[in-house]
Amino acid sequence: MKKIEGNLTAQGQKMGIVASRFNDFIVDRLIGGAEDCFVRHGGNTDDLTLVYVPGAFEIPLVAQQMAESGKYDAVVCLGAVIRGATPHFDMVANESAKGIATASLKSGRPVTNGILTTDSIEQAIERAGTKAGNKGADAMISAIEMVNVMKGL
Ligand code: INI
Repeated sequence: MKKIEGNLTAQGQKMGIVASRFNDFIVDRLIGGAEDCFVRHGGNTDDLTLVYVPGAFEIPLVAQQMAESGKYDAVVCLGAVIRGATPHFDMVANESAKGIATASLKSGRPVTNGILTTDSIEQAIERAGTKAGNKGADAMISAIEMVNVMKGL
C-alpha cells in the first residue's frame, strides 16, 4: 500500500493568520501559540502574515480571500466565541466554522480552524495556553501538516 502523510516541518512555508479582535485577551494567546509553534517547527516569522478582523463572524471572508490569493500555503483562523458573552453564540460559532470549511474547499488550500467555542471565559483560558494546551498552536500544526500532505497528493 502506498501511504501519503505530511511531516511537521514548516521550513519555507508561508502562512496567513486571520484573528478576531473580539475577546482579544484570549485571542492574543492563540496568536502567540500559533507563532511559537510555526517557529519551533522550522518556520520563519517573516513568512507569517497576520490580519485582524472584528469578530469570528468576519474571519471566513478574509480567510477565503487570503487562501485564494496564492500568496500563502495555508491560512490559520484564530478567535474565541464564548457562550456567556453572546446571545447569538450558536449563530456566530456555526457560521464561522462553516465559512472556514467553505474557504478551504473553494480555495483548494488548507484553512484551519482555531476558533474556540466555549461555555465560559474559564474554558477559553484553559484552551489558550493553560491546562488544556493552546488551540492556536494546534491549528498551526494542523496547517503545517496539511501543507505537506497536499504536496504529496
Ligand atoms: N465575535 C467573536 O469573535 N466572539 C464572540 O464571543 C462574539 N460575541 O460574543 O458576540 C462575537 N461577536 C461579534 C461577531 O463575530 C461579529 O463581529 C459581529 O456580529 C458583526 O458582524
